Amino acid sequence: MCISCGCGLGLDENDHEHHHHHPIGAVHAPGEGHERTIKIEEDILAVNNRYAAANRHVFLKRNILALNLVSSPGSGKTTLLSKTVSEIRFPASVIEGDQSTDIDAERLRKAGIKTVQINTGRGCHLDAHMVGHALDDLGAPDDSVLFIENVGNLVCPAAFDLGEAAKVVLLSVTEGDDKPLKYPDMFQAARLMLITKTDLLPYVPFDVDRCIANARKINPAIETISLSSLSGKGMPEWISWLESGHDKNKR
Ligand SMILES: Nc1nc2c(ncn2[C@@H]2O[C@H](COP(=O)(O)OP(=O)(O)O)[C@@H](O)[C@H]2O)c(=O)[nH]1
Ligand SMILES: [Mg+2]
Repeated sequence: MCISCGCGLGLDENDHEHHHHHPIGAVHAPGEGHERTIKIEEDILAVNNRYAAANRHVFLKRNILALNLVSSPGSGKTTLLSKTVSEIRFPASVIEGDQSTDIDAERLRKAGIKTVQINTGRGCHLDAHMVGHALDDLGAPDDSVLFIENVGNLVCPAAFDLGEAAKVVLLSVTEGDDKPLKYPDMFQAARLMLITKTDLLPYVPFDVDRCIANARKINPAIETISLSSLSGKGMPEWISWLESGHDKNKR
């Protein structure tokens, strides 16, 4: 069950009545059912947090900087990773989360990047248990960076700690500069916002300064970098953010 949307996805694979997403509270009237929903949500999060703590312990012990990349589908996560990994001075590997297929993992493997794919099926986010298993398969080296590309979804992944050092939210310029206000949980949870596809700025009515101001209304401490994987503009800033993050991550 997804605790963020409360839709029951992942809890009962045969339940076809809950394909739509509702915010909690919008569909559950107060009363016993509502309290039970909250209790299940708390239990799911408590279990997730135990797995997340175990992942975090591994990351710290092995000096792996783990970053949880979150965004809506198509904002440019996989493209960015394929350009990033060859530029940083640490070895890097990727856990890829998608609802279906290993298209993205194959894209990254072709670029020579060690990648494990997770398919979530009807689930709308990665959880810490899945990531723990993927870690076992991945064989990420010590002293490295691990990118966890979450399922494209600006809502549910915000609630699930995977044991990462930080969430990085991508927002492409075609999505609109109002998205931080409309999806506040994700921008609240993220340490860094990457405004992506800036090569398209001449063609879309997107105001970078307004986008940053909107994100800071939600999360005054959020850091921001604007970049384009296509033109390479802004990439050096992103690479140095990663490298200094890796240095700081050391105990
Ligand atoms: N113009 C432009 N397109 C991009 C850029 N980065 C990615 N794309 C395109 O956006 C689409 C989605 O990218 P992808 O990396 O698969 O996004 P993901 O779903 O977040 O992993 C693809 O068609 C990419 O070629 C960019 O910097 N500029
Ligand atoms: Mg992708």
